[in-house]
Amino acid sequence: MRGLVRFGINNIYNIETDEGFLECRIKGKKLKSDVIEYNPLSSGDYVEIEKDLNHTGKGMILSRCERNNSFGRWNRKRACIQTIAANIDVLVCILSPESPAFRPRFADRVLVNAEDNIPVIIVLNKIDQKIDAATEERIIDWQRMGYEILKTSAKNGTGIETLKEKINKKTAAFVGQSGVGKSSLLNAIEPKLNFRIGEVSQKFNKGTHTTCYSILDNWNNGTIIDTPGIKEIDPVGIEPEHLSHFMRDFSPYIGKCSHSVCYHRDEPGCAVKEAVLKGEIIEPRYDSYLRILNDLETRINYNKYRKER
Ligand SMILES: Nc1nc2c(ncn2[C@@H]2O[C@H](COP(=O)(O)OP(=O)(O)O)[C@@H](O)[C@H]2O)c(=O)[nH]1
Ligand SMILES: [Mg+2]
Ligand SMILES: [Zn+2]
Repeated sequence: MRGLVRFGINNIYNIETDEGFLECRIKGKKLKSDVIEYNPLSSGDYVEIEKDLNHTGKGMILSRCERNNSFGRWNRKRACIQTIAANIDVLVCILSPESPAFRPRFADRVLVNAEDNIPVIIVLNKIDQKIDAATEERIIDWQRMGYEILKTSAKNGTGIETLKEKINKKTAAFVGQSGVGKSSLLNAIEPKLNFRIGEVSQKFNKGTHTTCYSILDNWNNGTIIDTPGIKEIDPVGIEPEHLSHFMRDFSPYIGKCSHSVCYHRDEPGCAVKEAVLKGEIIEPRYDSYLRILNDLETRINYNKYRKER
């Protein structure tokens, strides 16, 4: 029987099936996988399960079905991939203009990470707060690249109907730093949703350290995956020399540099750098690029060091 992973805590997974929710463990403790992962299953994963005939409401997970896509990050502490949500139709990246401070580099990292397989909507929540010129510049720049931007206020209701339309009949994963208004938006979309997600978090958050997991829940018009308030998104699965392919505004200049392999740093005849100087690529985007590039390179060196040790 097939099931959908709603959430998993301490190796016990809550699975949605045609016959209701089942509490499942992985049969044999481990799933077959080629890569080392922080979590073998994530919210949104489909799994093959067998019911436990002796215990109602329980079952065993036999395998993970192939993913259409997944959104994850590099977990620095454990040095492995951490999947945040799987099989997503749309990724909703929430930012706020003032409190907490606008973090465009967070969004740039989300965009890089989702670029090849997941559509993203950038939601600027709390638009009842002051929006400064630098924030507007970034918003306009993302729009220019073709990203969808939505301005909302969970406080006064602005943009909520539009947001609902955008995620209608879809599986939408919500990402954002804590404090940007994720819970408030969920509550504005469907009060029951926020209540249920809050209840699950509370129930399992009693431990000494805060657990980090996503939760999938259905509402009248679709499915939402609420993700933990993540501070940093470290892109995964990208070679440093390919990073520029994941920066949409860089694409007109790719392949036009003097060096065939160009990292777009200080290489002479770099078309990307030239575009930055001409203002065709804005400085803050180039800055985001350099920071992500550094992170990816540091990680390679680190992995190499670990291998050699
Ligand atoms: N001014 C304003 N405050 C908001 C808005 N949305 C949420 N907040 C407030 O921001 C704080 C954090 O909201 P919350 O939904 O808990 O954020 P989360 O940590 O992302 O889930 C709370 O005090 C909310 O009342 C908004 O649109 N405008
Ligand atoms: Mg919250
Ligand atoms: Zn270059």
